[in-house]
Amino acid sequence: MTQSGRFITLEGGEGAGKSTLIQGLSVEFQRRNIAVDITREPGGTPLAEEVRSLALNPPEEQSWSALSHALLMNTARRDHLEKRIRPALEQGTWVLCDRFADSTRAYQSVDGVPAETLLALEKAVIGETKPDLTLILDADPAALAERRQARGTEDVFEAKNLAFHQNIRAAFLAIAEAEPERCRVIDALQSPAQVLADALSAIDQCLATV
Ligand code: Z5A
Repeated sequence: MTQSGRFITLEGGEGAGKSTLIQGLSVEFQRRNIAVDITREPGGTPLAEEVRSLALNPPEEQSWSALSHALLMNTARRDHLEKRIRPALEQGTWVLCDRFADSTRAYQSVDGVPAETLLALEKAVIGETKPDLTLILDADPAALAERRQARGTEDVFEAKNLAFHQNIRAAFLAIAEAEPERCRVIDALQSPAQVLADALSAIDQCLATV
């Protein structure tokens, strides 16, 4: 029987370095001959990418309510799970996903959807397909904004105020505290090489026991 693949998710505030870490992990997985499917949410399948576009870039002067946003994220997630994540895991391929259900818990709860509504949706949508490991890239949003300013890459990060980003950070840290066996918090203000080293250490430690 094929051993099921490992399911790893990356979480954190905007610009925390998820894409950068994924590049490093991808090289390391290749070096170790581990088959890995790298994907993202919202998105990851043709239909879910359509939902992403609609959710993140609604037509001009239109906007989604917080609950509608939560439903869209879950609609995209279900398609992604059914058509890509579960089939990959069943074949023994690892899945590395840039954001997953914890982003809905964090962003949509900060936007005002009650936690019990979000958890009920999550349970119905993901069922038993929970990540084996979630790496949370954590940083003070003010320090992240400074990093981006220094690089001249200010963008959507500035569109929402600092309090919003502080709330998102607190929401991710609360998830990590509630589920320490699944989540590892990584200091995102370290060098990219150190962030990668911490991530690999967490992967090696946690997945040895799965
Ligand atoms: N969302 C939601 O509301 N509900 C949900 O359920 C889901 C998502 C799944 C899209 O996310 C939005 O969807 C997101 C939440 C919502 N945003 N909002 N609002 P996304 O993942 O597509 O976008 P993002 O979070 O903004 O990611 P990003 O901009 O792609 O950032 P990143 O991948 O975390 O960072 P990066 O691109 O790797 O790095 C940013 C910059 O910092 C770049 O110039 C790097 O070279 C630099 N960098 C990276 N690491 C380092 C270190 N260690 N040191 C110095 N500089 C670094």
